[in-house]
Amino acid sequence: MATKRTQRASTTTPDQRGSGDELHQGVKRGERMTTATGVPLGDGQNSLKVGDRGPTLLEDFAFREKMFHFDHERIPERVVHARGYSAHATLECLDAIPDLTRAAPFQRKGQKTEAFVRFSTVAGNLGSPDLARDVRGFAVKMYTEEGNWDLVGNNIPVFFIQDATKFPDLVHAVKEEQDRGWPQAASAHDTFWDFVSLMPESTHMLLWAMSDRAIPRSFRFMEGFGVHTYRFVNADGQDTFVKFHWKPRQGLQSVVWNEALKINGADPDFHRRDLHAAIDSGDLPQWDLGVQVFDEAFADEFDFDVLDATKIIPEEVVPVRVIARLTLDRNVDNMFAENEQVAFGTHNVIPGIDFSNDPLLQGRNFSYLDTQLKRLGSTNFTQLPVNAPRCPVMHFQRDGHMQTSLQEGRGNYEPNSLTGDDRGPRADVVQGYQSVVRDEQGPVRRLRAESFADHYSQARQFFLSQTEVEREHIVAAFSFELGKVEDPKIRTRMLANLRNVHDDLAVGVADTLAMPLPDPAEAAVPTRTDLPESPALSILLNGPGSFAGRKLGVLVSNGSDRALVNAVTQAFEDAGAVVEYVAPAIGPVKLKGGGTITPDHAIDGGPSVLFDAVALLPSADGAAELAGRASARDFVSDAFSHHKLIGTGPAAAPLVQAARVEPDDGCLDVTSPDDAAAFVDLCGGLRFWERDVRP
Ligand code: HDE
Repeated sequence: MATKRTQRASTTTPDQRGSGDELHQGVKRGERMTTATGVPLGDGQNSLKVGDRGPTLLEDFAFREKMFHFDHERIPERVVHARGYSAHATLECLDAIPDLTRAAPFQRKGQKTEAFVRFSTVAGNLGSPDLARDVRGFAVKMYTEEGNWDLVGNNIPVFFIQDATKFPDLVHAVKEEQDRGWPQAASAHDTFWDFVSLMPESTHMLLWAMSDRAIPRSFRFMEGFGVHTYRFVNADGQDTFVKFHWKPRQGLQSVVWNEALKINGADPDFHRRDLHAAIDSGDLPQWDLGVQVFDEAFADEFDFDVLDATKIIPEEVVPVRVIARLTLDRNVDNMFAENEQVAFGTHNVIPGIDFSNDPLLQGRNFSYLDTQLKRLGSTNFTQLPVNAPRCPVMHFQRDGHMQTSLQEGRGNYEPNSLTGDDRGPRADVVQGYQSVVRDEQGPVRRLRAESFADHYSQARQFFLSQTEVEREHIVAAFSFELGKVEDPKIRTRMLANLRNVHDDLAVGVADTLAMPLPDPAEAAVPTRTDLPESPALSILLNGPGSFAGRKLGVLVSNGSDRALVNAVTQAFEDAGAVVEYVAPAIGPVKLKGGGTITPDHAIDGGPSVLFDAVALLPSADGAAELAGRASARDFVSDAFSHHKLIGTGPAAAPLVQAARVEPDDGCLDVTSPDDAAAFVDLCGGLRFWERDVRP
């Protein structure tokens, strides 16, 4: 029997943690049920009734308390980024940069900072599927020695709009339409495309959102970006501009759209399950934290405004310098207490980090604090364990709903001479947070700067920096989304905007939609055609080069060859991959050569979209039986049409034929244990893009 499997780490509930404590009359903590006020329950199964069959009495305080609490369990979900998943983490400094910033995590090589990370989709509600085409949130809270620093980023380095005042409009447009309540977690509808087609500044972001970046294979395989330009400030008060990048050490990887649609049905929790399983098994996901540092002189010379969040600074222009590493090392214990109650905010900065004038960032600094009050219901949400700073806290903020700290003494104002020594606690003018001193002046008015006017040049640069396969996917995604738009004038307007990006894109979409090509939209400034390609923008050029951290699905049946199944399993596990077995039924499978396997999935519940590659190792009888089942034929044909690498076992042929698949160079005969190594190597390529199937 193959060696494999990870053991779930045992979790301890707070009740169990104190289980050594003996309570009244020899009863141990956590052993018996109580009310919320600690009264031991005599019967937790039956409410208090008159006679055998009721009615129930109002006097039943235990029932009323339980129901009262249940009735109030829900809090408002986040207005955006409602669907998310979190993990605890550690940030380790790899390269100390006190010359650039006095930010606490970067003062000493090897220094560790506790962190908490939440990934999310943006548009869908709390229960929406993980593989919606959408931007992913990438929010990191760092509990530093000098307070909490939140880097609230996305997996895409630009945004749809340039000014925060447009955010409510953007979100209204992308969410389900108000007169009907759909679509859920999808931008493929009229209101979204109406809005963005009228807002050409969104074009660059649209290119990213229609690329495979918006359908990541795993949270583990995507980049994160702080998006805005921030400032680093050193101990002498000198500042520089900085942009933050999270680079996954696992390499980039996405799924294809047809696969995403099917994953949403097969496993709507695909991303959260993947993250949880990886951490649980000890395959801890890691990101390098990199910075692009530049000064005012660079900002003045650069082709675009560094305060414009619809623009990037290509890594080839300002290289990303790695300064730290983030390791996700512990799963959440309680989704509500941690994932739901965590409150991020761009305003949470620490000494050494400051804002730029990016108007989007400035607006965010208001919104995040404000929204937490609505969501968490009290100004005291910073006292919740997931939000509480790990360093000492001292202030004179008092009272409020759910105040949990016992604020002692008489002095609750600054200055006072009643707390501590005769000065009382004061702000620290030397070590405390000081905003960068800067001159700001100009007429007060509502204006979009001329330097923000170029909406198409970087969109074009992004398109041209993609491999051919990725460009095809972008064309297909625009076509899919616009194909769902009912009002033809919206589609035409969008096509007119795309003509300013690149005609391969506009013509490709127009052809797929069978629509005439409109004239290009009037652009504020002409599109630049001289921007060099940036290979850093492609996913396929930045893949892992190995199958580590990926998942192989092995189709087995009674009579599968034990030596072959074991060899394949071992080879993939040695390469750092996960192996799961799919069989005609969920009961144990008897192997030829002795032993059994307990499958992870029955074929009807284990489609190939759940795996990165598949091996077809059924016996001859098994293959004949599976060939007659639609789910097994789909297993093979989906893997093939999603460009997956396929290992074909000695008896797989009837199934492959029944699936109407013509094996190509992305299919490898795996007929003897000796073939396992070659199959792992082949799978390191992740997909066989040469296969000619339309996206
Ligand atoms: Fe957010 N955003 N956002 N956003 N955002 C929220 O705060 C907002 C923007 C991002 O896992 C909200 O706690 C405005 C850019 C993430 O808890 C809210 C603007 C970027 C998360 C809010 C933006 C983000 C949020 C909703 C335009 C990438 C999830 C719930 C000016 C750099 C955090 C909440 C989590 C959440 C406002 C644009 C990232 C309403 C006004 C750009 C990752 O405050």
